[in-house]
Amino acid sequence: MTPNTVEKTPVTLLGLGAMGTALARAWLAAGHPLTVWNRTPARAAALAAEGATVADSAAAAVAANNLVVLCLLDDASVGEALAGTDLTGRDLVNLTTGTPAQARARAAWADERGARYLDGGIMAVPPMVGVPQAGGYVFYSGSRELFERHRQTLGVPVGTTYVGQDAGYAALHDVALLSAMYGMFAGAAHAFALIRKEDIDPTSLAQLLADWLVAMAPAVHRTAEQLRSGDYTEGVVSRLAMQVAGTPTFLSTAEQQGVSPELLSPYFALMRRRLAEGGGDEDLSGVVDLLVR
Ligand code: FVH
Repeated sequence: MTPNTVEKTPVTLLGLGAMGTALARAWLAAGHPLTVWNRTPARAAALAAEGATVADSAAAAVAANNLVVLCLLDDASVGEALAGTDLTGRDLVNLTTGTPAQARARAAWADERGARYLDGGIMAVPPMVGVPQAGGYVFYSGSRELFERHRQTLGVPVGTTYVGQDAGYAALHDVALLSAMYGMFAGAAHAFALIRKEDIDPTSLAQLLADWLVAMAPAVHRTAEQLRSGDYTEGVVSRLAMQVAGTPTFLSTAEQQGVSPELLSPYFALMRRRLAEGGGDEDLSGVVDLLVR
């Protein structure tokens, strides 16, 4: 048998929203037999024309194949979609965004129903699916054996990164990265607001911002090293005392530009607290400990 004639694992996919549809197209394009179900049946029509088998109920879709992938709105929709379906012997892979606690509870729930369970956190947006050079991937956690068994199939739409046996770890990594992303978006929103009323083209600032954020991003490695060693003064590049001294400049500039400081102020308050605790010779790693309750 040549690699092109190797039988591809059949996949059942529940959920044909923007992400589910992109996943479905990637599996179809790679030649995987695909059974799909969506609460609103009309969303399956285009995929049927592209070769997917459309099941008329979630139970029928689950019955069709051993590997069942879920990509629904939230954890509640997973519970609703799977209510009353027979999951015995099924390999459930849940790519629905949720909390670590929801993932752990869902793993126990699947186990009680005789199914194996892998949780996933998608680090991609739909246009990145099926485009390897776009760099998208999914965090997986839960049964390592299940991950290895389906690794190749799961790696068809986007890459795979396994982060541990604890079913909650994929969600935790997902939320950690997305939280950092929102921090970045918040900073960019403040930057655009500062120039909003000026004769500065936002597209020129955008390029400068993108380059600057890329240049600054590796600083997370220094933070990680300091958190690991416990010595927050190790390899310090920009002392906290110096940075706090500069914060009035940021706040005054915001005021002069008619921009609310509400995105910056909470972070500056944490920096001042750490300075007051004696962290003047550190970088910003001490802020992490102020957040942990
Ligand atoms: N799209 C994105 O950019 C992000 C990228 C990162 C990962 N997220 C997560 O992926 C999950 C699905 O996201 P989506 O983009 O496909 O979302 P929608 O287009 O809104 O589709 C939602 C699907 O869920 C179905 N659904 C909702 N409620 C129920 C329910 N109670 N029972 C059964 N199915 C339900 C919905 O069905 P319908 O409205 O068409 O009938 C869609 O199939 C999500 O966790 C993101 O956080 C995407």
